[in-house]
Parts: sequence; structure tokens; C-alpha cells
Amino acid sequence: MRGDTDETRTRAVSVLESNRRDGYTIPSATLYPFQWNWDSAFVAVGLVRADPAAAKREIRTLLDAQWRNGMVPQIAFWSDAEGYFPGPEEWGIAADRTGGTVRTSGITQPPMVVPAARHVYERTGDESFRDAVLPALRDYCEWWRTERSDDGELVWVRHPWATGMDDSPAWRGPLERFDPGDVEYVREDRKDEDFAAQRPTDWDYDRYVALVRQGRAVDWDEKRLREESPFVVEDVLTNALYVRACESLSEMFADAGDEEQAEEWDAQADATRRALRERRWDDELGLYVSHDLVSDEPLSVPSVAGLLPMLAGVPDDYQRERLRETLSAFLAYDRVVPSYVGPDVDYDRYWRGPVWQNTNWLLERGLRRVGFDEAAARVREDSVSLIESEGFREYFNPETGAGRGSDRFSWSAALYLDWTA
Ligand code: 2M8
Repeated sequence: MRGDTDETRTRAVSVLESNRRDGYTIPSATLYPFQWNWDSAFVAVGLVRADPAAAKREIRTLLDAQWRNGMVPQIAFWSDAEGYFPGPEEWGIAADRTGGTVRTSGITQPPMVVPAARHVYERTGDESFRDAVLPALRDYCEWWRTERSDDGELVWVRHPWATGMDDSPAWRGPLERFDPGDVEYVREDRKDEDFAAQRPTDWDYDRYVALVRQGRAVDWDEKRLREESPFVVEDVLTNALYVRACESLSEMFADAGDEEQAEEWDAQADATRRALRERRWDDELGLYVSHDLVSDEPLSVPSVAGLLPMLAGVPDDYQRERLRETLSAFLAYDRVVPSYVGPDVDYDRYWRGPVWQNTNWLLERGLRRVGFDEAAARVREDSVSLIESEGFREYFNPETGAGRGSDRFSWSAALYLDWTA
């Protein structure tokens, strides 16, 4: 068995090497030819097991794309690679907004880079890495709470792409509310015929593109977008990772001897954690849900995102026991954990049902944090065996285990290195 694992690990390293560009790793050579924010964070988590110097560089390159206001963008277009829409012209971000080093998109992604940086520091013990990244990580966390929070507790996003779970059924309500009009564009993500049933629908894409064009039309004026955008959502996954980000920041500051900053970020983690526990719990579904700030309504769907506050130490005793019951619906599959288990589930389509390695990795750690060790072991076992039977696919059908989306996908390779270390 270990022989098979070693052989798969060698292949994982070679996938990451072939997807590596100058200082960063692209998610997939066939679909995503630039640097993506939380992809790089997951890559660093696994890469530190095989090539610590490359893992540190991955994070530093991502932070080199940071905007002047502290935002770390969803995509950094370090090259002029073709084959992805929307590219830098479509986003139309003025150079004085970014750090000036690279063209970027106009949104962020869940703040996984902060816990990932901490993970890399923990494994390497490299204090110069810690000290070099701390200011940028702090500015990023500060940006979230000043620019992206109405109450200083929960943070919001203004595009489904910013949530990382692009076509999650949770976003249907807010997206249904607006008419994107006649948006013209050419999709680049469905060259392969099979992909039509595995990628987001045109209905979703029309709205994704309309939201980008709305941002560009107001020159990415945050205040106006907060007031006028039809999509302003407190995403439960982003908030769970924001708590983890603040905890990680606090731990790194404490380690660097800066008690004041350590306390400040610990208090922030506490405030967001408490808000999730008290305001984002859905007792009927038995998990946490995102919230639509435009209509002031909960987005009550059974998404794996709603389990991830476990990772942030959110549940009280009552919620923990309810979550144990809810988990049984997510674990009732041959291969776990599906990204969504509601009535209109689609096991082959993107974030509408398939199993993803990154949410599995977060969930496994969440389950351990609340003491659900058996469930955690199951998630880990299935994650590893899906890769061993299907390869480093982007996502997997939970009923059949079949690999879906692109192949040689970076975070699947990286997280395999961490799962099997
Ligand atoms: C997917 O999203 C991108 C836009 O960011 C896309 O479909 O074009 C998502 O799975 C997202 O979570 C991921 O970061 C990205 C790159 O792997 O692909």
C-alpha cells in the first residue's frame, strides 16, 4: 500500500512542478492559466511537504499582487497566457489601485492564505519568512474588517467568484433577483464537450459577467458597489476562514513577540466566531448559512460550507450535537463529502454536488477540532482513495466516484501530499 502511495506522491510532485510558473503555481494547465488566490494557499499547504522553498515563494508571490488597500486579489495575471475568460481587460482595474506589480481581477477569495502562511511557517520554522509576510497578512485581515464588514464582525463579498464556490445553490436567490440584460461574451471554459454538464450554466455566467461589468462601470468604487450591487453576501465559508485567518495572525504575532497585535487579532477572531454562532445558525437545517445583505435574508441551503464553522471553533454544545445529526446526510454517500445535498443536487456539476479536495481538507480539520474523529477519518480516507483511483481531478461524483472537471489539478495534488505525509 505504501508503495502505491509513494508512487502517487511522486506523481503529485510532478503535477505541481509542471503547473509551476515563475514563483507560483497555476491551478490547471487546461483551464486556469494564472495565479489564483486560495488555490495558491492550498498548494503551499501541500508543497511545503515536498519543496518548502517553493511553498514559501508561492505565498510571497501571491502577496506581491496585493492591492494598495490591502486586498489580495482572486487572480494575478502574471503572464499573458490565453484561454481564460475574463482576462485583465475585462476587469479593467486601474494600475493605481493594485500594487503596480501585476494586473489583477477586482475581487478577492476566501482568506485561506493566512492559515496557509502559518502552516508553512510552522513546518519550516523560518522566522524570516514569518516576518516578511506578517505585514501583508495583517493588512489583508484589516482590509476585510474595515472595507468588507458592516458591523466589524462578519465580512461580506460581492461576487459569487469571491466565495470560491461559484455556482453554489446558495447564490441562486440573490442572482435570480436581477436581470443581467443582454451580456455578450465568449466562454473559454467549455472547449471540451463533456464540460458542458460539469461547468456552471450560461444563466450563472451571464450574471457573473454582468457583475464584473457593473464593477468596471463604477470604476470599482467600493461604497457605490456596497449600495448598488444586487449581490452582497456574508458567505459562511469566507467567515469561517476569516476566523481562522485572524487566529493564525494572532498566533504568528505572539510568536514574533508582538503581544498587542496578538491580542487584537485574537479579539477579532472571537467577535466573528461569536457572530457566526449567534446569528448564522439555521436550526432547521442543522448547520450555518450565508446571509443576503441586500434582502436581509438567510440563504438557507445544505451546503458543505455550512459545516465549516467547525474549523473556526464556532459550535456550542447544542450546535455540535445538531451538526452530528446533519453530518449523516453528508456522509451517506459512497464517496464523501458532496459540496451540496439539497433537492436539486447535481453530482457532476461544479459546486452543485461534487466532492472537492479543498473543502474536504478544511472539513477534516474542522471535524477534528470539534472531536468528530471518526467522521474526520472517513473524509480523509475517501479523499485519498478518490485520487488514487481517479487521479488528480478537479472534483468527483459522490455516487460513482468518477473524476470530473480538469485533470492534473494543483490543489488536488498538493492536498494529497498533505493527506498522506
Ligand atoms: C473556480 O473558479 C474560477 C473563477 O475564480 C472559474 O471557474 O473560472 C472555482 O472552483 C474556484 O474556487 C477556484 O479557485 C478557481 C481556480 O481553481 O476555479
